[in-house]
Amino acid sequence: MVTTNPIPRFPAGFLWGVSTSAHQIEGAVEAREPSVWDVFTDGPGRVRDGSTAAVACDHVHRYREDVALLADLGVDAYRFSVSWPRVRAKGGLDFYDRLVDELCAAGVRPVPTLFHWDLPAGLDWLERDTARRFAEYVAEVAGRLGDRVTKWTTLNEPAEHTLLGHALGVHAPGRNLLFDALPVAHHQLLAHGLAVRALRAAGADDIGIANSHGPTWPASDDEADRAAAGFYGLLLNRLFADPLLLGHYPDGIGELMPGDVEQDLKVIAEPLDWYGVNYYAPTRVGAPQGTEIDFGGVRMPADLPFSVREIEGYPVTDFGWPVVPEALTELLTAFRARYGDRLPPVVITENGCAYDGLDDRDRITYLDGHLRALHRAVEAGVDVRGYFVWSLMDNFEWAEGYARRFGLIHVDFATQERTPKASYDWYRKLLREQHDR
Ligand code: GBH
Repeated sequence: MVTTNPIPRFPAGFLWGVSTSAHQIEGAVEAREPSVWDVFTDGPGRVRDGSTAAVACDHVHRYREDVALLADLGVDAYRFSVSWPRVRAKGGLDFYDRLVDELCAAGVRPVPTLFHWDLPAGLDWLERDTARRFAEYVAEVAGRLGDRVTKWTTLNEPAEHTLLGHALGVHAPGRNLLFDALPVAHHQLLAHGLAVRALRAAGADDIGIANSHGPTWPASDDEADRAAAGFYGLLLNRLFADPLLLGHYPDGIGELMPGDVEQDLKVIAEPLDWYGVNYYAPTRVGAPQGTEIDFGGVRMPADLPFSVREIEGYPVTDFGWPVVPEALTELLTAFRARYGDRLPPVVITENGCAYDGLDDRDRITYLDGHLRALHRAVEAGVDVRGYFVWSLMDNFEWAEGYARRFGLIHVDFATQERTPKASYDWYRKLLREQHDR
């Protein structure tokens, strides 16, 4: 239930925003080179409703209307992503130039993410050279937008891109490499480090990354379940965070990575100005069960050293993900305890839920609960500087197509009509209260 108590006030200067990503909203497929997602969705059976992101929210043609909605919402900042395949196409950077101008004119701070899963087709994260090429592209974008963009995000959720795209094959590029996907993690981390250097060289002093994290709860107190949950937690919460924040991989992992790992770790651990956390739900994990399981809509193979179980006793979203606000407090206080002063200020770069309908009270309940949980983490000493709702508007939800709606704004994909939902009005009012007091 949504209580009537106001959400406690967040610290002065707290950055309130919403997030989207290029492939999920932009459309205008003809004005970009193909990405691995364009190739992937052209294949049969990859997306639940058989859809593609060729048009999506047609944002490339409707960005003015979308920026007006952002301005009316009253956010301080807008987190979007820059599509590398679009930048490679003729005139591609011009679009981001116009978008950034429009945002600045509307008083909304642009916070671009430089990679949100839409790798140019033909490039491959199994190849080390992709990291170098990423840094070149980042330098080009920074050269063009750096006079107006000050806050940068390098990568979005390299963990999910590795796991879903390269280990399990349910996302592009659709590989089923299981643990042979580890070089994909290393090369993305290297790309991140090289991008940080390229951004610093261009004068940037406000750089972060957005990683997906969540508490991992053992299915029982049995040793086998606890070990499996610990291992899953290591993959989700440490495989990327340890090298970024501590400069080394968790024990035993560095040996599995390609190249001169010691040298690379110096690049990967370039200091960050803030650390982005995308949080949705905790995960219940037990020992392998020898069967396929359904993991939030994803079929997990049995030959993994863990199995993902259902979390009972909580409401679930349309995606089947449990709604557990207190797990956000748990996650952030555990992060602070683990990384101590090595953890830079935290920004929640994504948080949200899939629900249908314009009168989306369930989304309001979700967001309200998570903001209270976030505030408890602040009270417990975690330095949190911002919060971004996923997502501004309904969009192409990857392997789920258009069947899962995360937006504060409803999109009718037949007409492209945008309609603010009840949650939009609720967030708008919250932002006014937070800014006024
Ligand atoms: C993000 O990934 C992406 O950055 C964004 O593009 C996407 O649209 C958004 O989330 C919504 O999906 O089955 O209960 O254990 C989120 C990655 C992976 C987080 C699956 C939740 C399953 C939770 N998600 N995970 S559960």
